[in-house]
Amino acid sequence: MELTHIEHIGIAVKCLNDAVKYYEDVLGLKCYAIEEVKEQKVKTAFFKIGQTKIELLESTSPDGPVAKFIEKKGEGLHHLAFAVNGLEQALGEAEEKGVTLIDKKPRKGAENLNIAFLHPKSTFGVLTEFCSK
Ligand code: CMX
Repeated sequence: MELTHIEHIGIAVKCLNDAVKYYEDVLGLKCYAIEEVKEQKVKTAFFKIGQTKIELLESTSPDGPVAKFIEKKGEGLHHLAFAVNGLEQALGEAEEKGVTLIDKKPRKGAENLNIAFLHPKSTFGVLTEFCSK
């Protein structure tokens, strides 16, 4: 497979507004987009540093994956997303090599990217996302 760069780092937060304030007022970054991904039950806020983005994630429902994550582990690093050339092929290769896929087929994520998740139980504890345009 061909990973090209870290597309974004996902960070689970309880309150998007409070977290955006920290990234803007303390770190001096600029939030350039806020987007709800209904299917994932999250509201996201995006920042860019170089070619990598930071994606803040607030759950919109107590039974969403981000709410469950915060309940178990608290706020913090939630997932690591790699940009990949040939998303379907990369998924097939990962599965062939024994990785459990959460998404066997790509689906639409934030920013209209095609995305798919690999299960953290087979990626050394890091929920891993592949993305492509
Ligand atoms: N990072 C590391 N481990 C995680 C995790 C994460 N983000 N989320 C869950 N886990 C772990 C849990 O701690 C748990 O471990 P133990 O069995 O040791 O307790 C295990 O995975 C199972 O977790 P669970 O709470 O029982 O939850 P589910 O099995 O129902 O779901 C997962 C886990 C990863 C399959 C689900 O959260 C998922 O499908 N995630 C991908 C989608 C997602 O997170 N979307 C939000 C982002 C939206 C976006 O960027 O567009």
